[in-house]
Amino acid sequence: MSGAGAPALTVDGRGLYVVVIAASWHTQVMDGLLEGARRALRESGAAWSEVRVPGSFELPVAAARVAGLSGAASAVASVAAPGADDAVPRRPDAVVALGVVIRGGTPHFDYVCSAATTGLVDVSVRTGIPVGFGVLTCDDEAQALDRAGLPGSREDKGQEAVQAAVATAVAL
Ligand code: DLZ
Repeated sequence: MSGAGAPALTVDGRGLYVVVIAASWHTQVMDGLLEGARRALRESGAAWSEVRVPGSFELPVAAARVAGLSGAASAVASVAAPGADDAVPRRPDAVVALGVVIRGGTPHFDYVCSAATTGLVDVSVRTGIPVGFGVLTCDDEAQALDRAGLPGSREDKGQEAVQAAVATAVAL
């Protein structure tokens, strides 16, 4: 279920902590991406938490917060140690960003795609935390559904984004 040339990654994420950040536009596609991401995380053995943001434009600021790059420590990136009463902030080993942007009739598409891409790369490079890029940038909904990991989809970009982020965290 991957695009041409994609590597077959089997990753052992045991001991790792991953934060998944998911936009909310295009519900059906997002549901597929999230399920693919969760499936891959379960298979890897990594612990994870999830945060929702409105649109893909908001993905970079959320990634920056959970990665500890800006603002106060994010409650999302807090985990309770076994036996502890309070959750403590924990720097994630990897972040996975999920979103769907579909081309409309205005240049808005280009601005949202560009902001999401450059913002997420910036967070990743500046923090050294791998950010899996699970943002679909499609001409229409059919293209997005075909990549959403749903029954009948040819590709599963949520799963791929998790595998890439966890594999990179392990490699580093
Ligand atoms: C405004 C907008 C539009 C038109 N399309 C999408 C989209 O296809 N996918 C997506 O994730 N978000 C979209 N948004 C919302 C923007 O990402 C952002 O949430 C708003 O501009 C508010 O900052």
